[in-house]
Amino acid sequence: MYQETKFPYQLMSPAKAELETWVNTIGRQTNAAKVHWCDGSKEEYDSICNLLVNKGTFIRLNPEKRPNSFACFSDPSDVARVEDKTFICSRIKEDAGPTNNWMAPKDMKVILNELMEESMTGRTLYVIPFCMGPLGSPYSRYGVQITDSEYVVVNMYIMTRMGDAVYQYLQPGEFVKCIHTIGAPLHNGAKDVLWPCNPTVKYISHFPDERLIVSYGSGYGGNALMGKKCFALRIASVLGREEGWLAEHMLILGVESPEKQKTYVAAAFPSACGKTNFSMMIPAKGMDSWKVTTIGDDIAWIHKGDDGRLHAINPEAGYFGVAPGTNYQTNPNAMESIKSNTIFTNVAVTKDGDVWWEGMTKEIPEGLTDWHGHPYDPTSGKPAAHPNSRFTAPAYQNPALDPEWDNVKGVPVEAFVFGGRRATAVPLVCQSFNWNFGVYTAATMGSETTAAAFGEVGKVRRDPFAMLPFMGYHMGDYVNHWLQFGRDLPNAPRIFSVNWFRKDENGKFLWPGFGENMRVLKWIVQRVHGGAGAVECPIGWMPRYEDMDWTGIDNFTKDDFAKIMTIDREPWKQELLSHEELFAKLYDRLPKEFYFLRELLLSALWRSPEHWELSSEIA
Ligand code: SAT
Ligand code: MN
Repeated sequence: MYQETKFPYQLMSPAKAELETWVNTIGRQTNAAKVHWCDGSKEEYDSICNLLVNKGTFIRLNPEKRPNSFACFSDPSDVARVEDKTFICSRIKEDAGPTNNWMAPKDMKVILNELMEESMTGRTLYVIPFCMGPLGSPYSRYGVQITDSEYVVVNMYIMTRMGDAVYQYLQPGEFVKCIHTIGAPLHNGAKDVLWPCNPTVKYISHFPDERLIVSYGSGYGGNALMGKKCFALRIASVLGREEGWLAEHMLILGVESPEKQKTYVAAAFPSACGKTNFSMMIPAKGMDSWKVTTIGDDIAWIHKGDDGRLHAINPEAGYFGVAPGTNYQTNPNAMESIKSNTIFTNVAVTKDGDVWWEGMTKEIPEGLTDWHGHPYDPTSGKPAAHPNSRFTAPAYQNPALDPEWDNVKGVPVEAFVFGGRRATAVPLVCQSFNWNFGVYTAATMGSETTAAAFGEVGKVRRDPFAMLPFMGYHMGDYVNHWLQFGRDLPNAPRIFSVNWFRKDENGKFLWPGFGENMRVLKWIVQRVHGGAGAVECPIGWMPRYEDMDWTGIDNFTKDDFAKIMTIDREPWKQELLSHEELFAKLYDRLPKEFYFLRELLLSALWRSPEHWELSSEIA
């Protein structure tokens, strides 16, 4: 029988009555065994981690190798976001738009109410008050998550500012309510498992009109840590549109020139395309007089300040980064960030109690336990770590953390970068002619799908602004919001597109990436400040070979550069055709400008050579 709970703090919360009623309603419905109001203390974190160790869900890693860190393995049904089970339940169907799954709020609630009946039986209901953004910032927003997953509590502790200090900021009717249950009830004789979830039924549902999120059945990542994609992108995008700001799937980084000039850049890439690596990059050999610092690696909230500039904050406080491929060459700062106080999900565990994943070292260590919790057989042809395995690490452990990362005023953003994962057609870097062209390029961006979402990997799909899985409303309205946002800016940031993933005819990556991306970033920053040359190409402004800094680069020639910058008419014809497909989907809310911009692009492509190469321009 559920026992009613009372708000346990001396500290006042303006939303105290609302909180109590809400928690008790959910507690009664789900038949929670007890309620734990989180205070966000280190002691609480440690004791919940211990609880998870005692349950067998967490493996405590060797304290000499990885102090205060844990590994866990999820259910194989629960390893990534579930896009087909993610719903935007706006009151009006058209407001969700054609790129989202929609269900009427009342219909979804019938389903969820039935599923949630007694779903926390035998489990503790945790109440997590959290703040997205620096505490007390005018740009921050608040939420409370109810969950029956200890894993979620400790991940939220790392990923958000959470705890009793948040209660005083909660305004009645304003904070975002997040209800999460793993949907693995312990009644009818069911036994608990190491990773409880509902292996077949999952719903990640958003009610933007009510500022409400209900997530059922999954305990993994963006499905369950509701401050992340559910709140900071899907719900926040709706708030941003209403209130005139932007909630974006973007990293924010600072670039410091050798002259100590600081420029902040926000960059959007789809999940698992290297945002974390880019945001904490160490510049390659020859570029070491430049420095990159991190504000955030995944999400940016961007407001217009009174000074006419754009102020960006990172709403998160930690990194939920992709583990495979991370090593001391590709991302030394991430490796330093995860040395301690880190939670690893679905990585492999070594026999001496440390972690391992594909790409961490060349040699596969002997005696691994794979992400299923079984002894790993390297001849199986299967990876030891799941391709979407993750680390959860606190931002303050990042050696490249920007000193302003927690500033309540945010940082001024001067450039936007958009990048997809494209094996063909799309050049290394290109600057859009102007704001509207930039919005067009971002809106029509394509990318190959990755393991971050359940489903086929490697298929090109249109992923406008890298927001396709994270939009809280109609994609057409969103594009209009971006256009309007730029119209009101006295000096709009420059917009660039990049592609680190172009391959040659043998399927080999043309660009070394990682620290070498500093060369592209330097050109971008110089363009922002009116330096660095460029030539007009059919799709924007591109650097010539001599416009970029090649100091210290090995194995990359002028010919390689020509290859990676080439614009071929045939694949671009295909590209524009698929823009047309996107347009058809969004047609009734698509900005009229877009038809003209597409025509302009088409005619520019037809007027230029079939095979447009930069070197011919120089000659
Ligand atoms: O699982 S998450 O949605 O948090 C990660 C991602 O897809 O970017
Ligand atoms: Mn992401």
